[in-house]
Amino acid sequence: MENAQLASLLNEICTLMELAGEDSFRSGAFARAARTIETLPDSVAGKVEAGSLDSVPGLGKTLKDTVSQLVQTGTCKQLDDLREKTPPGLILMLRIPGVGPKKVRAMHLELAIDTLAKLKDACESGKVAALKGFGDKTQAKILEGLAFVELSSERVRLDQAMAVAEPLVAAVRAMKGVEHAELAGSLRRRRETVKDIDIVATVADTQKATSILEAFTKLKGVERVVGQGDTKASVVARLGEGTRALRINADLRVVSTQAFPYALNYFTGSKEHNVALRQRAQALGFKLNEYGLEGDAGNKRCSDEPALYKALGLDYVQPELRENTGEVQAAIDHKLPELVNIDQVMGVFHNHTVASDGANTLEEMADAARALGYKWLGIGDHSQSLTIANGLSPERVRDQWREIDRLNKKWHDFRILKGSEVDILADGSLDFDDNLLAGFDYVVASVHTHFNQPREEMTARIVKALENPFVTMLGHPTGRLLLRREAYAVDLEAVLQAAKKHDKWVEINANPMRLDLDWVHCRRAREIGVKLVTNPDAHAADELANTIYGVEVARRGWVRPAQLANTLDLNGVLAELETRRKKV
Ligand code: DGT
Ligand code: CA
Ligand code: ZN
Repeated sequence: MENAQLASLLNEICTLMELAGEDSFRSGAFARAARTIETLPDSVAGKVEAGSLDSVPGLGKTLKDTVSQLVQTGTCKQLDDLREKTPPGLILMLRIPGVGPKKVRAMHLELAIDTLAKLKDACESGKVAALKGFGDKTQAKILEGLAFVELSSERVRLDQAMAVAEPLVAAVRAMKGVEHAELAGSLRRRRETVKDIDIVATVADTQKATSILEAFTKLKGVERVVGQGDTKASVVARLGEGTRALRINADLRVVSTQAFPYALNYFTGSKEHNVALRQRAQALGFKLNEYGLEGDAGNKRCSDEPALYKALGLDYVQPELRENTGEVQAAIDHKLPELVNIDQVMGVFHNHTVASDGANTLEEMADAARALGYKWLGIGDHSQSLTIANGLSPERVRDQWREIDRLNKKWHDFRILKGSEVDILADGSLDFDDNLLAGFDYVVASVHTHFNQPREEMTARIVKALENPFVTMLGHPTGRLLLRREAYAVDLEAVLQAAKKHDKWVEINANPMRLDLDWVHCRRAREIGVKLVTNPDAHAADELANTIYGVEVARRGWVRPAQLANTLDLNGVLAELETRRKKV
């Protein structure tokens, strides 16, 4: 069982306990454990097997038993009992903005509401408003939120949310009276999926807030207003049309210019990072919240976020690092890494052309790469056995090499590199023989078939491929598709160790549907000393720009420029590949 899956089961236990009205301190322990496990690079399932669960911090005896049971059987007695007694409708009700376990429980106990349909009826007949602690306003909000829940999925991919959020932020920024407008929340931290869009804006004159919030609710792309107050508006925004349209909640908060750094910091989160920052403030004798930083000697005035961190005696923490995984201590100790950025990317290795399943020719891909400022472009079309993707035969590979040689005469400051995305066959052998492999500048080895192998078999298969001297890097190491397909079962720790041993690079596939390797394991790769590389896996010229998403994953994984092979310039990459070839 993967850590992410285990964490989601623990979160489910927490939610179901809350719905059952159990003590929030007890239920919270499960959510805290989930959070710990989610950010842990080692496989907790592996630890259960090895009897070393004690090395996971913060697990009491009960939780250790629960985790062992979940890993071994996929469930546990407590979870079974809770699922048995909780109507599924209650869980759906939790997705309504502003409705938490307490409210759901009250509606269930008092009005026997256990489906969205019953909830709608009860709201329409005014019964919900009559409940203690609810009222007309809450009832109206629930009705509006219900429509949203019926339309939306739970989380949205980063790229999709960005496509909705960026025009909204730009529009708010352009409004009269607005001084700053920035993305906050998980979107600013560039998590791979997000629940909603958080925007923070400032006005010099807070009297103007109302009109700005009003204008926000009328922006293009806003489909419905969920709520509007003095400082905040919540809307449902839409991307695309018809049945494939995507809907996502978007909140705008308007604060005074003076409160901007505090509000931006607070709403950027993560919640866990905020808690750690507040503790730091307390230890220094300050009180930090979304409005300011107060001390006995009065308020500290910080003009921006870097000043706020400085006032707390911290180096500036980039938003991508704010997950409370050691960044606050590192900021105290001046040990935060210099993070890689997109401008340092000189080229990418794994891209497809019309020769296999891409949409553009070699030349079109090269032109697009040059337009992005790249100094080199690697082509890695599919290998022969992947017939559904029109994999290349050895003969067609040689044709492509001739075409690349011809094109490369055109430029002196840019090169196309000859690569291949070679299939790792079921037994770990490669889809081309060594003779042909020797002719490429580099080789990306990837798994595209037999996803259902047992964990040991898949791990051995990938490790065997990494032992092949011609392999340069491992493509999309787990095969996951975000919100669509789970990773195949594989021991990533063993894969990373093999990559280290054989001096192979591991890909951060930058396709926003994959983002594979994930940020947690990038961090682990960094500890082990494994070099990484990000590739857009572009199947069309305009997909080369997806590289930014891979860079964001690397940043979240604390990756420095020198750890990412893409930062090599043209001479650097040619020299590096030449050195590797000589070692074979
Ligand atoms: P998401 O939306 O699930 O992808 O993740 P976030 O981090 O955007 O979470 P969200 O939208 O619920 O809240 C935005 C930020 O507001 C969050 O990152 C930190 C802050 N925040 C929200 N609730 C709390 C809280 O209870 N305590 C603290 N300290 N901060 C909070
Ligand atoms: Ca959010
Ligand atoms: Zn692939």
